[in-house]
Amino acid sequence: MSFHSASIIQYFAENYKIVFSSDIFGAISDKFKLFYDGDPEILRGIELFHKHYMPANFILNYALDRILEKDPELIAPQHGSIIKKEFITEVVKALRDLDCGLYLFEKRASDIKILSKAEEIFKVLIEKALLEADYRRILINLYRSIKKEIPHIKTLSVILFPNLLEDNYYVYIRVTSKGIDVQFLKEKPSATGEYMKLLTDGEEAIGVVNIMSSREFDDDKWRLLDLIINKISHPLIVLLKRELLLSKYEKENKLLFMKSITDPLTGLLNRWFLGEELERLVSMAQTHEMSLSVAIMDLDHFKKINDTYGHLAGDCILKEFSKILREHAKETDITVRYGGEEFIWVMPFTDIDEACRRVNELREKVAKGWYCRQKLKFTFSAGVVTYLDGENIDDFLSRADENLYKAKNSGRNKVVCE
Ligand code: GH3
Ligand code: MG
Ligand code: MG
Repeated sequence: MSFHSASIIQYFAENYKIVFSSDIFGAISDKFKLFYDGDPEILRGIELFHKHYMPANFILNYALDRILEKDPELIAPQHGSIIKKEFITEVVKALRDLDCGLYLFEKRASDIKILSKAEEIFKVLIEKALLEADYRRILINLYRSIKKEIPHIKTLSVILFPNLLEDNYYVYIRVTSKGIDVQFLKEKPSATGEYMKLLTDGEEAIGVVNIMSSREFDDDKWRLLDLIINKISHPLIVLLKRELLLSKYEKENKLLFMKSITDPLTGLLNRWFLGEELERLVSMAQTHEMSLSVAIMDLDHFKKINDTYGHLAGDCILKEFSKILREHAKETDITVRYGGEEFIWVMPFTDIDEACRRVNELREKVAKGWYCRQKLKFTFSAGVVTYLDGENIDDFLSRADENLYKAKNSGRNKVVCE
């Protein structure tokens, strides 16, 4: 009887239920056993072999399915232990979800153990990156994974060039066993270390990865490092760019928001902000029986200051008044430039007597001083009220305005309270 190799396999599969599986089910291992007996070291060897030589997981699964269709009693690979029926399920299970094709991605490093280690570190990093929003923690994890393999590394640093974030600073991230430090620098930080790798996007250099160690790396360690850094640099850059841009936009948004609620001349809050805040405070006053007072203050004869000393002197007085007002206000108070030379001072947790006392203190302080290069004097008048239960905001402020009107009519430099 003569057979082609394909029909030999067919013959044994049909008559003895033995599958000669060639490379599939092979192993890379220092140990050898003719029959697989569940030894974890051999199983790791089988996994390693397939990670290395199978180009893709779906191809491996296709081959496994074809073999299992034969319902074999024995699987006899060309480069590994023979697998009896009772162990087949266990080995197939280990192979089903394997990351294959390592050899394809890295043509330069052919040491399968190093490749596999790099793959492991990469996998952990990517899993962490999906779970963690904070790039700092991701880099700390990377540092720890590398340090586990190469204990004598000291510092992992990443420098990102200005072109990556389309900005004018360098981002300098340094990870050590003590933690992580991120700096934004105008000048390029100097990068030295036992391992250095330029990060590129196409032709463009966008950063440097730099690893400092207490001693030189041997060849294997250097290759492992290089593999890890090559593998992670692209996802790392995407991640860092995303995170850094996000925090930049958050900062810009905050700045824009602050701008939108601040009066540019005096730095006090503006009328728009007052509207939003008063609603919140009034509802707090209603539900928690918190006393809430306001003072409306208007500078006296301000037109005359402008007419006599000029508009710039007027502006200067407005700024000086705002500064003193801010100094008198508590942290929980809100100080607002309401319009031209009119201001509102909101005092939560403050009853009418306390509010009246505080505004009078401010009035006396202002009246005593000399302002704007010690040449000028000015005063203000104020109306003070405390919120009455059930009152709407317009009525609340109108009462303060009426008191201000009374203060003006009774000779100015006065505070009228309820
Ligand atoms: P009263 O004591 O009755 O309040 O008199 P007054 O002169 O302060 O009041 P009036 O409303 O007649 O004048 C307010 C002036 O404030 C007129 C306006 O030109 C000036 N003013 C408003 N905003 C600014 C500003 O931003 N800078 C300067 N320099 N002047 C301003
Ligand atoms: Mg005025
Ligand atoms: Mg006025």
